[in-house]
Amino acid sequence: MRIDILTVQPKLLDGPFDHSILKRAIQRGIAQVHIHDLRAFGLGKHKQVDDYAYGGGAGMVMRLEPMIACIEALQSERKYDAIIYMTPDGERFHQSLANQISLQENIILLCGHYKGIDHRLREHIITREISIGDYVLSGGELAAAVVTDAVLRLLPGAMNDETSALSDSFQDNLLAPPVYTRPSEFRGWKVPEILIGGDTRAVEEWRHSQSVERTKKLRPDLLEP
Ligand code: 6GU
Repeated sequence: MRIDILTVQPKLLDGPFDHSILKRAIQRGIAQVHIHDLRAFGLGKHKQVDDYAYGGGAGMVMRLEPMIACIEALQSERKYDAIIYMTPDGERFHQSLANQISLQENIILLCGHYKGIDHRLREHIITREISIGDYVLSGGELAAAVVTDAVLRLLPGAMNDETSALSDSFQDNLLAPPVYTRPSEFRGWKVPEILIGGDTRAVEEWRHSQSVERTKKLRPDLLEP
């Protein structure tokens, strides 16, 4: 899978894909992440990417031409399954959307900045709009990093233990059970006995019941139909 991220703040995306699971997925050739600086497609000698809003009001609006030039340059190389605009008024991101996107081949994530992007891009070019939650970030970059991480870790081979994505919280609408490692006792705090006994079946049952209990207590909304 290939993800192209379009931004006016490419430095914000310097770190996130260089570590751990994502780094490995990229090294293994399972995933590609390409960051594009929209400024490179800016207008005039100042490489302008934004302008005043028609009708007035505070805040700049991202102009159509640089965004379209970048998108069309990419589309001339390959076909894209989705052109996604990262925006607080988009569809709320969740695990099932991550699963769905992880089945696609090539996607574009466009990061908004300033007061947003010229609405005509949303009407004519953007195919989907995603928000990562009900709060406002300074730009879509961190949200794009969140979506990229959630999607790429699901790709077959991204994780060492192929089954581990299936046991994540939310994959079955249940929170993950508690986990423990050595030592079995620390300051008198003991690891639950059942995890130490070696009865795999009993461990599975315990984990499932812990998942259900924790979900009832912490996120009862997940259990509603
Ligand atoms: Cl996708 N962008 C911005 N700027 N703020 C957000 C967001 C996206 N999702 C939640 N807040």
